[in-house]
Amino acid sequence: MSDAPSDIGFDGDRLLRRVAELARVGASAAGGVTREAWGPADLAARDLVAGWMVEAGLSPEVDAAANLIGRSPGRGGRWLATGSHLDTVVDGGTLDGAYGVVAAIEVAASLHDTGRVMEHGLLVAAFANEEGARGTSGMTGSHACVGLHADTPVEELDDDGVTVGERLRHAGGDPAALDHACWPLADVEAFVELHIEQGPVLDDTGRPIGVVSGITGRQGLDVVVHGAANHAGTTPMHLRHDALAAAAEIVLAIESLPRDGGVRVATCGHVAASPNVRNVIPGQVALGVELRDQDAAVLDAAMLGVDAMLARVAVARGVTVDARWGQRVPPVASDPAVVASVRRVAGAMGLAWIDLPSGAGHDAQIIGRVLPIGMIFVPSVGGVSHSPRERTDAADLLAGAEALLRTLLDLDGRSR
Ligand code: HGY
Ligand code: MN
Ligand code: MN
Repeated sequence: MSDAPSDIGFDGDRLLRRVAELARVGASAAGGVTREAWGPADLAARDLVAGWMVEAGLSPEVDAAANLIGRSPGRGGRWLATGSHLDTVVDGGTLDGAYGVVAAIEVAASLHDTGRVMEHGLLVAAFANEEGARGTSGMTGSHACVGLHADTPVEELDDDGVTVGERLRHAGGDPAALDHACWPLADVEAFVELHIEQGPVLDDTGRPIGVVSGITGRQGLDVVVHGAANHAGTTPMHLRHDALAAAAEIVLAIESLPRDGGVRVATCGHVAASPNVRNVIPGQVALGVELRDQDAAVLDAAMLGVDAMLARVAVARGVTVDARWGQRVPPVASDPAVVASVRRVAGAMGLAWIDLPSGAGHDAQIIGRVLPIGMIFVPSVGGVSHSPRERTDAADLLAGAEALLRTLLDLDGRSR
Protein backbone atom coordinates (compact mmCIF):
# COMPACT_ATOMS: atom_id res chain seq x y z
CA MET A 1 0.00 0.00 0.00
CA SER A 2 3.02 2.20 0.15
CA ASP A 3 3.35 1.88 -3.62
CA ALA A 4 2.84 5.06 -5.61
CA PRO A 5 0.34 4.71 -8.48
CA SER A 6 3.16 4.55 -11.01
CA ASP A 7 4.70 1.61 -9.12
CA ILE A 8 1.55 -0.42 -9.52
CA GLY A 9 1.05 0.36 -13.20
CA PHE A 10 -2.37 1.93 -12.81
CA ASP A 11 -3.33 3.53 -16.14
CA GLY A 12 -6.07 6.10 -15.55
CA ASP A 13 -6.24 7.22 -19.18
CA ARG A 14 -6.89 3.68 -20.33
CA LEU A 15 -9.66 3.33 -17.76
CA LEU A 16 -11.42 6.54 -18.84
CA ARG A 17 -10.98 5.67 -22.53
CA ARG A 18 -12.59 2.29 -21.98
CA VAL A 19 -15.50 3.72 -20.01
CA ALA A 20 -16.11 6.09 -22.94
CA GLU A 21 -15.76 3.29 -25.49
CA LEU A 22 -18.29 1.11 -23.65
CA ALA A 23 -20.68 4.07 -23.49
CA ARG A 24 -20.87 3.98 -27.28
CA VAL A 25 -22.13 0.37 -27.25
CA GLY A 26 -25.88 0.78 -27.08
CA ALA A 27 -25.71 4.58 -26.95
CA SER A 28 -29.26 5.98 -26.90
CA ALA A 29 -30.55 9.06 -28.67
CA ALA A 30 -31.15 10.68 -25.27
CA GLY A 31 -27.41 10.54 -24.50
CA GLY A 32 -27.61 7.49 -22.27
CA VAL A 33 -27.16 3.80 -22.89
CA THR A 34 -29.62 1.00 -23.54
CA ARG A 35 -27.95 -2.38 -23.08
CA GLU A 36 -30.71 -4.64 -21.89
CA ALA A 37 -29.37 -7.98 -20.79
CA TRP A 38 -28.83 -10.59 -23.51
CA GLY A 39 -29.69 -8.15 -26.32
CA PRO A 40 -27.31 -7.28 -29.17
CA ALA A 41 -25.71 -4.29 -27.41
CA ASP A 42 -25.16 -6.25 -24.20
CA LEU A 43 -23.51 -9.09 -26.11
CA ALA A 44 -21.38 -6.64 -28.12
CA ALA A 45 -20.22 -5.02 -24.86
CA ARG A 46 -19.37 -8.46 -23.49
CA ASP A 47 -17.23 -9.22 -26.57
CA LEU A 48 -15.41 -5.91 -26.26
CA VAL A 49 -14.71 -6.50 -22.58
CA ALA A 50 -13.56 -10.08 -23.21
CA GLY A 51 -10.84 -8.64 -25.48
CA TRP A 52 -9.74 -6.25 -22.73
CA MET A 53 -9.61 -9.19 -20.32
CA VAL A 54 -7.20 -11.02 -22.60
CA GLU A 55 -4.99 -7.91 -22.82
CA ALA A 56 -5.00 -7.76 -19.02
CA GLY A 57 -3.76 -11.35 -18.72
CA LEU A 58 -7.13 -12.79 -17.73
CA SER A 59 -8.57 -15.92 -19.32
CA PRO A 60 -12.19 -15.04 -20.16
CA GLU A 61 -15.06 -17.47 -20.48
CA VAL A 62 -18.82 -17.19 -20.81
CA ASP A 63 -20.27 -19.46 -18.14
CA ALA A 64 -23.56 -21.36 -18.11
CA ALA A 65 -25.37 -18.30 -16.72
CA ALA A 66 -23.97 -16.14 -19.56
CA ASN A 67 -21.68 -14.29 -17.16
CA LEU A 68 -18.33 -13.23 -18.58
CA ILE A 69 -15.71 -14.40 -16.09
CA GLY A 70 -11.97 -13.70 -16.41
CA ARG A 71 -9.46 -15.47 -14.23
CA SER A 72 -5.78 -14.99 -13.54
CA PRO A 73 -4.30 -17.52 -11.11
CA GLY A 74 -2.28 -16.45 -8.10
CA ARG A 75 0.57 -18.14 -6.24
CA GLY A 76 -1.82 -19.91 -3.86
CA GLY A 77 -5.10 -21.69 -4.48
CA ARG A 78 -7.48 -19.02 -3.17
CA TRP A 79 -9.25 -16.24 -5.07
CA LEU A 80 -10.23 -12.62 -4.69
CA ALA A 81 -13.18 -11.64 -6.88
CA THR A 82 -14.29 -8.28 -8.22
CA GLY A 83 -16.46 -6.90 -11.03
CA SER A 84 -19.99 -5.68 -11.68
CA HIS A 85 -22.42 -5.77 -14.64
CA LEU A 86 -22.50 -4.54 -18.24
CA ASP A 87 -26.27 -4.48 -18.77
CA THR A 88 -28.23 -1.27 -18.20
CA VAL A 89 -31.81 -0.19 -17.73
CA VAL A 90 -33.50 1.33 -20.78
CA ASP A 91 -31.94 4.76 -21.32
CA GLY A 92 -29.65 4.30 -18.35
CA GLY A 93 -26.33 5.95 -17.66
CA THR A 94 -22.84 5.14 -18.85
CA LEU A 95 -21.42 4.14 -15.45
CA ASP A 96 -23.93 1.97 -13.60
CA GLY A 97 -22.22 -1.39 -13.75
CA ALA A 98 -19.79 -0.68 -16.58
CA TYR A 99 -17.47 1.35 -14.35
CA GLY A 100 -16.99 -1.53 -11.90
CA VAL A 101 -16.20 -3.96 -14.72
CA VAL A 102 -13.72 -1.65 -16.46
CA ALA A 103 -12.02 -0.85 -13.15
CA ALA A 104 -11.77 -4.55 -12.30
CA ILE A 105 -10.02 -5.16 -15.62
CA GLU A 106 -7.72 -2.24 -14.87
CA VAL A 107 -6.79 -3.98 -11.61
CA ALA A 108 -5.86 -7.08 -13.59
CA ALA A 109 -3.99 -4.99 -16.18
CA SER A 110 -2.04 -3.20 -13.46
CA LEU A 111 -0.86 -6.50 -12.04
CA HIS A 112 -0.14 -7.89 -15.49
CA ASP A 113 1.72 -4.81 -16.75
CA THR A 114 4.01 -4.80 -13.72
CA GLY A 115 4.54 -8.56 -13.62
CA ARG A 116 3.11 -8.75 -10.12
CA VAL A 117 1.42 -12.01 -9.08
CA MET A 118 -0.78 -11.95 -6.00
CA GLU A 119 -1.01 -14.78 -3.53
CA HIS A 120 -4.70 -14.98 -4.47
CA GLY A 121 -5.88 -15.49 -8.00
CA LEU A 122 -7.94 -12.62 -9.41
CA LEU A 123 -11.45 -13.38 -10.66
CA VAL A 124 -13.14 -10.60 -12.65
CA ALA A 125 -16.88 -10.91 -13.27
CA ALA A 126 -19.20 -9.14 -15.68
CA PHE A 127 -22.48 -10.50 -14.33
CA ALA A 128 -25.46 -11.18 -16.59
CA ASN A 129 -28.81 -9.42 -16.19
CA GLU A 130 -28.23 -7.44 -13.03
CA GLU A 131 -30.99 -4.99 -13.88
CA GLY A 132 -33.82 -7.39 -14.69
CA ALA A 133 -34.28 -6.90 -18.44
CA ARG A 134 -37.79 -6.86 -19.89
CA GLY A 135 -39.50 -7.28 -16.51
CA THR A 136 -37.43 -10.26 -15.31
CA SER A 137 -36.30 -10.61 -11.70
CA GLY A 138 -32.69 -9.60 -12.31
CA MET A 139 -29.30 -10.54 -10.82
CA THR A 140 -29.52 -13.77 -12.82
CA GLY A 141 -25.78 -14.20 -13.26
CA SER A 142 -24.66 -13.46 -9.71
CA HIS A 143 -27.18 -15.91 -8.27
CA ALA A 144 -25.65 -18.70 -10.35
CA CYS A 145 -22.09 -17.79 -9.30
CA VAL A 146 -22.91 -18.66 -5.69
CA GLY A 147 -25.17 -21.63 -6.39
CA LEU A 148 -28.46 -19.76 -5.82
CA HIS A 149 -29.80 -20.09 -9.38
CA ALA A 150 -33.02 -21.67 -8.10
CA ASP A 151 -33.95 -18.18 -6.85
CA THR A 152 -34.00 -16.85 -10.43
CA PRO A 153 -35.96 -19.59 -12.23
CA VAL A 154 -35.16 -20.11 -15.90
CA GLU A 155 -38.88 -20.69 -16.54
CA GLU A 156 -39.65 -17.03 -15.73
CA LEU A 157 -41.27 -15.26 -18.69
CA ASP A 158 -40.14 -11.81 -19.70
CA ASP A 159 -42.41 -9.06 -21.05
CA ASP A 160 -42.00 -10.50 -24.57
CA GLY A 161 -43.15 -13.96 -23.43
CA VAL A 162 -39.65 -15.43 -23.75
CA THR A 163 -38.26 -17.52 -20.89
CA VAL A 164 -35.08 -16.53 -19.08
CA GLY A 165 -33.73 -19.93 -20.12
CA GLU A 166 -34.17 -19.12 -23.82
CA ARG A 167 -32.53 -15.74 -23.31
CA LEU A 168 -29.62 -17.40 -21.55
CA ARG A 169 -29.17 -19.93 -24.34
CA HIS A 170 -29.20 -17.16 -26.93
CA ALA A 171 -26.48 -15.38 -24.94
CA GLY A 172 -24.20 -18.43 -24.91
CA GLY A 173 -25.32 -19.85 -21.56
CA ASP A 174 -26.73 -23.25 -20.70
CA PRO A 175 -29.87 -23.09 -18.55
CA ALA A 176 -29.68 -26.83 -17.87
CA ALA A 177 -26.20 -26.57 -16.38
CA LEU A 178 -26.37 -23.51 -14.16
CA ASP A 179 -24.67 -25.35 -11.32
CA HIS A 180 -21.52 -25.33 -13.47
CA ALA A 181 -21.44 -21.53 -13.12
CA CYS A 182 -20.95 -21.79 -9.35
CA TRP A 183 -17.58 -20.55 -8.13
CA PRO A 184 -15.38 -22.75 -5.92
CA LEU A 185 -16.98 -21.09 -2.90
CA ALA A 186 -14.64 -22.45 -0.23
CA ASP A 187 -11.70 -20.97 -2.10
CA VAL A 188 -13.02 -17.44 -2.60
CA GLU A 189 -11.72 -15.04 0.05
CA ALA A 190 -14.01 -12.11 -0.76
CA PHE A 191 -15.87 -10.23 -3.51
CA VAL A 192 -15.35 -6.46 -3.73
CA GLU A 193 -17.55 -4.40 -6.09
CA LEU A 194 -16.77 -0.84 -7.13
CA HIS A 195 -19.83 1.19 -8.19
CA ILE A 196 -21.14 4.71 -8.46
CA GLU A 197 -23.27 5.60 -5.45
CA GLN A 198 -26.41 6.38 -7.52
CA GLY A 199 -27.59 8.61 -4.68
CA PRO A 200 -26.68 12.06 -3.34
CA VAL A 201 -24.80 11.37 -0.10
CA LEU A 202 -21.18 11.50 -1.29
CA ASP A 203 -21.82 14.43 -3.63
CA ASP A 204 -23.55 16.33 -0.80
CA THR A 205 -20.79 15.71 1.69
CA GLY A 206 -17.95 16.24 -0.77
CA ARG A 207 -16.32 12.88 0.03
CA PRO A 208 -14.84 10.90 -2.85
CA ILE A 209 -15.16 7.45 -1.28
CA GLY A 210 -18.09 5.62 0.27
CA VAL A 211 -17.41 2.52 2.33
CA VAL A 212 -20.57 0.50 1.95
CA SER A 213 -21.79 -0.89 5.26
CA GLY A 214 -24.57 -3.01 3.78
CA ILE A 215 -27.02 -3.26 0.90
CA THR A 216 -30.72 -2.66 1.20
CA GLY A 217 -33.20 -5.53 0.77
CA ARG A 218 -35.76 -5.53 -2.00
CA GLN A 219 -39.13 -7.25 -2.27
CA GLY A 220 -40.95 -7.41 -5.60
CA LEU A 221 -44.73 -7.60 -5.99
CA ASP A 222 -46.87 -8.07 -9.10
CA VAL A 223 -50.49 -7.00 -8.82
CA VAL A 224 -53.25 -7.55 -11.34
CA VAL A 225 -56.55 -5.73 -10.76
CA HIS A 226 -59.52 -7.26 -12.58
CA GLY A 227 -62.50 -4.96 -13.03
CA ALA A 228 -65.00 -4.84 -15.86
CA ALA A 229 -64.40 -3.05 -19.16
CA ASN A 230 -67.53 -1.22 -20.26
CA HIS A 231 -68.80 1.80 -22.16
CA ALA A 232 -67.47 5.05 -20.67
CA GLY A 233 -70.53 7.00 -21.75
CA THR A 234 -73.39 4.73 -20.77
CA THR A 235 -72.23 3.06 -17.55
CA PRO A 236 -73.36 5.03 -14.46
CA MET A 237 -70.63 5.76 -11.96
CA HIS A 238 -72.13 3.58 -9.22
CA LEU A 239 -72.24 0.52 -11.50
CA ARG A 240 -68.60 0.60 -12.55
CA HIS A 241 -65.77 -1.75 -11.65
CA ASP A 242 -62.95 0.49 -12.80
CA ALA A 243 -59.67 -1.40 -12.52
CA LEU A 244 -57.55 1.70 -13.06
CA ALA A 245 -59.28 3.73 -10.35
CA ALA A 246 -58.71 0.83 -7.95
CA ALA A 247 -55.10 0.57 -9.08
CA ALA A 248 -54.66 4.28 -8.42
CA GLU A 249 -55.73 3.75 -4.80
CA ILE A 250 -53.24 0.91 -4.54
CA VAL A 251 -50.42 3.03 -5.99
CA LEU A 252 -51.08 5.81 -3.45
CA ALA A 253 -51.30 3.32 -0.57
CA ILE A 254 -47.94 1.83 -1.63
CA GLU A 255 -46.44 5.31 -1.81
CA SER A 256 -47.65 6.08 1.71
CA LEU A 257 -45.91 3.07 3.29
CA PRO A 258 -42.64 4.88 4.12
CA ARG A 259 -44.55 7.92 5.40
CA ASP A 260 -46.54 5.73 7.75
CA GLY A 261 -43.38 4.26 9.28
CA GLY A 262 -43.23 1.18 7.08
CA VAL A 263 -40.45 0.39 4.64
CA ARG A 264 -37.67 2.85 3.74
CA VAL A 265 -38.86 3.30 0.12
CA ALA A 266 -41.79 1.90 -1.87
CA THR A 267 -42.35 2.32 -5.58
CA CYS A 268 -44.91 1.35 -8.18
CA GLY A 269 -42.74 1.70 -11.28
CA HIS A 270 -44.78 -0.22 -13.84
CA VAL A 271 -48.42 0.22 -14.88
CA ALA A 272 -50.19 -1.44 -17.79
CA ALA A 273 -53.87 -0.64 -18.21
CA SER A 274 -56.13 -2.56 -20.53
CA PRO A 275 -57.65 -1.87 -22.97
CA ASN A 276 -56.08 1.59 -22.43
CA VAL A 277 -58.59 3.41 -24.55
CA ARG A 278 -60.13 6.80 -23.67
CA ASN A 279 -63.78 5.81 -23.96
CA VAL A 280 -63.60 2.41 -22.28
CA ILE A 281 -63.66 1.89 -18.50
CA PRO A 282 -60.39 0.08 -17.76
CA GLY A 283 -61.03 -3.63 -17.32
CA GLN A 284 -57.65 -4.77 -16.12
CA VAL A 285 -54.49 -3.19 -14.73
CA ALA A 286 -51.11 -4.75 -13.98
CA LEU A 287 -48.81 -3.05 -11.49
CA GLY A 288 -45.10 -3.72 -10.84
CA VAL A 289 -44.26 -2.79 -7.25
CA GLU A 290 -41.14 -2.97 -5.11
CA LEU A 291 -40.44 -2.32 -1.43
CA ARG A 292 -36.92 -1.75 -0.07
CA ASP A 293 -35.57 -1.79 3.45
CA GLN A 294 -32.36 -2.60 5.27
CA ASP A 295 -34.26 -4.89 7.66
CA ALA A 296 -35.87 -8.12 6.43
CA ALA A 297 -38.37 -8.09 9.34
CA VAL A 298 -39.62 -4.67 8.21
CA LEU A 299 -40.18 -6.06 4.71
CA ASP A 300 -42.09 -9.02 6.19
CA ALA A 301 -44.35 -6.70 8.21
CA ALA A 302 -44.97 -4.48 5.20
CA MET A 303 -46.05 -7.48 3.12
CA LEU A 304 -48.80 -8.31 5.62
CA GLY A 305 -49.97 -4.69 5.57
CA VAL A 306 -50.02 -4.60 1.77
CA ASP A 307 -52.02 -7.84 1.56
CA ALA A 308 -54.63 -6.35 3.91
CA MET A 309 -54.72 -3.09 1.94
CA LEU A 310 -55.25 -4.96 -1.36
CA ALA A 311 -58.15 -6.90 0.16
CA ARG A 312 -59.74 -3.63 1.39
CA VAL A 313 -59.44 -1.96 -2.03
CA ALA A 314 -60.91 -5.02 -3.75
CA VAL A 315 -64.03 -4.95 -1.55
CA ALA A 316 -64.44 -1.18 -1.67
CA ARG A 317 -64.10 -1.01 -5.44
CA GLY A 318 -65.87 -4.22 -6.45
CA VAL A 319 -62.82 -5.58 -8.25
CA THR A 320 -60.68 -8.68 -7.88
CA VAL A 321 -57.04 -8.23 -6.97
CA ASP A 322 -54.46 -10.94 -7.66
CA ALA A 323 -51.16 -10.33 -5.90
CA ARG A 324 -48.04 -12.38 -6.45
CA TRP A 325 -45.12 -11.64 -4.15
CA GLY A 326 -42.03 -11.87 -6.33
CA GLN A 327 -38.31 -11.96 -5.89
CA ARG A 328 -36.91 -11.16 -2.44
CA VAL A 329 -33.34 -9.96 -2.50
CA PRO A 330 -32.46 -9.98 1.19
CA PRO A 331 -30.47 -7.17 2.78
CA VAL A 332 -26.83 -8.02 3.33
CA ALA A 333 -24.09 -6.59 5.55
CA SER A 334 -20.57 -5.96 4.30
CA ASP A 335 -17.79 -8.10 5.72
CA PRO A 336 -15.92 -6.29 8.52
CA ALA A 337 -12.50 -7.26 7.11
CA VAL A 338 -13.34 -5.79 3.69
CA VAL A 339 -14.80 -2.65 5.29
CA ALA A 340 -11.63 -2.22 7.36
CA SER A 341 -9.49 -2.69 4.28
CA VAL A 342 -11.36 -0.07 2.21
CA ARG A 343 -11.19 2.43 5.09
CA ARG A 344 -7.47 1.77 5.53
CA VAL A 345 -6.78 2.19 1.80
CA ALA A 346 -8.83 5.38 1.50
CA GLY A 347 -7.01 6.82 4.51
CA ALA A 348 -3.61 5.89 3.08
CA MET A 349 -4.53 7.49 -0.26
CA GLY A 350 -5.59 10.67 1.55
CA LEU A 351 -9.19 10.30 0.36
CA ALA A 352 -12.01 11.41 2.65
CA TRP A 353 -14.50 8.59 3.13
CA ILE A 354 -17.72 7.85 4.96
CA ASP A 355 -19.58 4.67 5.78
CA LEU A 356 -22.96 4.47 4.10
CA PRO A 357 -25.56 1.83 3.24
CA SER A 358 -26.44 1.16 -0.39
CA GLY A 359 -29.99 2.05 -1.33
CA ALA A 360 -29.61 0.38 -4.72
CA GLY A 361 -29.36 -3.34 -5.29
CA HIS A 362 -26.10 -4.85 -6.51
CA ASP A 363 -24.64 -8.18 -7.54
CA ALA A 364 -22.56 -7.97 -4.34
CA GLN A 365 -25.83 -8.38 -2.46
CA ILE A 366 -26.34 -11.81 -4.00
CA ILE A 367 -22.71 -12.87 -3.66
CA GLY A 368 -22.88 -11.64 -0.05
CA ARG A 369 -25.50 -14.24 0.85
CA VAL A 370 -22.73 -16.83 0.61
CA LEU A 371 -19.33 -15.08 0.58
CA PRO A 372 -17.74 -12.11 2.39
CA ILE A 373 -18.34 -8.95 0.36
CA GLY A 374 -17.67 -5.26 0.40
CA MET A 375 -18.37 -2.33 -1.89
CA ILE A 376 -16.64 0.94 -2.70
CA PHE A 377 -18.79 3.85 -3.86
CA VAL A 378 -17.74 6.97 -5.74
CA PRO A 379 -19.95 10.08 -5.99
CA SER A 380 -22.80 10.45 -8.46
CA VAL A 381 -23.07 14.10 -9.47
CA GLY A 382 -26.42 15.38 -8.17
CA GLY A 383 -27.24 11.86 -6.99
CA VAL A 384 -28.55 10.98 -10.47
CA SER A 385 -28.53 7.44 -11.86
CA HIS A 386 -30.68 5.19 -14.08
CA SER A 387 -30.73 8.24 -16.33
CA PRO A 388 -28.70 9.60 -19.25
CA ARG A 389 -27.70 12.41 -16.84
CA GLU A 390 -25.71 9.98 -14.67
CA ARG A 391 -22.18 11.37 -14.22
CA THR A 392 -19.10 11.09 -12.00
CA ASP A 393 -16.04 13.36 -12.16
CA ALA A 394 -13.03 11.75 -13.81
CA ALA A 395 -10.89 12.33 -10.72
CA ASP A 396 -13.40 10.39 -8.62
CA LEU A 397 -13.56 7.54 -11.15
CA LEU A 398 -9.78 7.24 -11.01
CA ALA A 399 -9.63 7.46 -7.22
CA GLY A 400 -12.25 4.75 -6.87
CA ALA A 401 -10.51 2.40 -9.28
CA GLU A 402 -7.18 2.88 -7.58
CA ALA A 403 -8.86 2.29 -4.21
CA LEU A 404 -10.23 -0.99 -5.59
CA LEU A 405 -6.77 -2.07 -6.72
CA ARG A 406 -5.21 -1.18 -3.39
CA THR A 407 -8.03 -2.83 -1.43
CA LEU A 408 -7.49 -6.10 -3.28
CA LEU A 409 -3.73 -5.86 -2.68
CA ASP A 410 -4.38 -5.10 0.98
CA LEU A 411 -6.70 -8.11 1.33
CA ASP A 412 -4.20 -10.26 -0.55
CA GLY A 413 -1.45 -9.26 1.87
CA ARG A 414 -3.53 -9.88 4.99
CA SER A 415 -5.24 -13.17 4.26
CA ARG A 416 -2.61 -15.54 3.00
O1 HGY B 1 -32.46 -1.42 -9.07
C1 HGY B 1 -31.36 -1.45 -8.51
O2 HGY B 1 -31.20 -1.13 -7.34
C2 HGY B 1 -30.16 -1.79 -9.29
O3 HGY B 1 -29.65 -0.65 -9.89
N1 HGY B 1 -30.37 -2.80 -10.22
MN1 MN C 1 -28.79 -0.06 -12.04
MN1 MN D 1 -25.50 -1.30 -11.00
